[in-house]
Amino acid sequence: MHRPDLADAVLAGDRRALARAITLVESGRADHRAEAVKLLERLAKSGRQALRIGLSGTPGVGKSTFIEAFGLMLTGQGLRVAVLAVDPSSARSGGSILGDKTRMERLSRDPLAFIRPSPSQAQLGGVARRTREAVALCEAAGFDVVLIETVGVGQSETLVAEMTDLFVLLLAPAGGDELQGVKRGIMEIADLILVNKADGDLKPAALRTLSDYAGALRLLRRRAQDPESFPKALPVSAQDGTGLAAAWAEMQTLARWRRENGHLAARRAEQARHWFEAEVRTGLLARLTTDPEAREALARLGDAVAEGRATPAAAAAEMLARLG
Ligand SMILES: Nc1nc2c(ncn2[C@@H]2O[C@H](COP(=O)(O)OP(=O)(O)OP(=O)(O)O)[C@@H](O)[C@H]2O)c(=O)[nH]1
Ligand SMILES: [Mg+2]
Repeated sequence: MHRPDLADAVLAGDRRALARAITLVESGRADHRAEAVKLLERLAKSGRQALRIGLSGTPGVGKSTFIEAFGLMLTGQGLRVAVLAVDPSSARSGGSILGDKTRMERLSRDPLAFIRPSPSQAQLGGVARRTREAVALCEAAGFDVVLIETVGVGQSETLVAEMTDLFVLLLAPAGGDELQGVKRGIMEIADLILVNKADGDLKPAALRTLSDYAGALRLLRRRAQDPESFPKALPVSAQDGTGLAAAWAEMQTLARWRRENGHLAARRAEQARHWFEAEVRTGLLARLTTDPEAREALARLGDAVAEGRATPAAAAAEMLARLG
């Protein structure tokens, strides 16, 4: 499909066109990148915005089950829901795509939903760019809610928090001191902690875990711009649907508050600046490794430094001037 037609099709909400557009932004080819940049620029004019929700949780807590149930609840209200994944590990296992197709079977067939699994790109930086741009594409396509799922691996939660309006941490019931298992940094970026599997035999353990985390959240310093009660912890069951409506109500309350007080726009502006700078850094680094002249200069100046003919400082200044 020719690019202007692709843009129109995305704007019309065509899911196949959206999938193709995401493939375009994922491409590593230089000519595709140029096209992707133009496409994103054109689509940005639509000014459409979705509520961007980050969702993190370790393997097995029930993310896929939650997204299926939560997503269906939202589409049941007539909302259009896109699901994207940031999962650097899927490049290795290749398994999560298959798992998600079965766990999110009904949602993936829902005409109001769009599900895009992780790209087969191991590098987190590449995954981040692709996801950020995919969010922009989903917004242009008229989605109301964009859910970005990540497994708690390394830096992926921070990446997702840096591209979303709200961050939700999903936990499973645990006996004893699982608190230590959740890194403090993740607790600090969470707006909402949902303790899943609060059903059947697991319910008492879920409620204990909930009160542990509610206590831990009270000890964290509240973000000055948020309402008194946030961040907060709630019990849910992705399996039987308990608490999902309450969780959505909390997300909407917080989003509304942040929107009305200008914090949402400020956060997005800050995120846009961050990603612009990240893109520049990535581009500069890429030139060091792909541009033959830059590589040659790097090797030559490196030799000069190694042989004592130039100081590291002077050689670096010369190298940077060449890149500038
Ligand atoms: N009892 C109970 N089990 C649940 C619930 N949600 C998920 N499960 C079960 O927990 C297991 C893992 O669920 P998934 O949804 O695949 O978890 P996930 O977080 O997506 O796992 P990964 O994709 O491997 O990271 C499955 O056996 C689910 O049936 C729940 O609310 N209650
Ligand atoms: Mg899953």
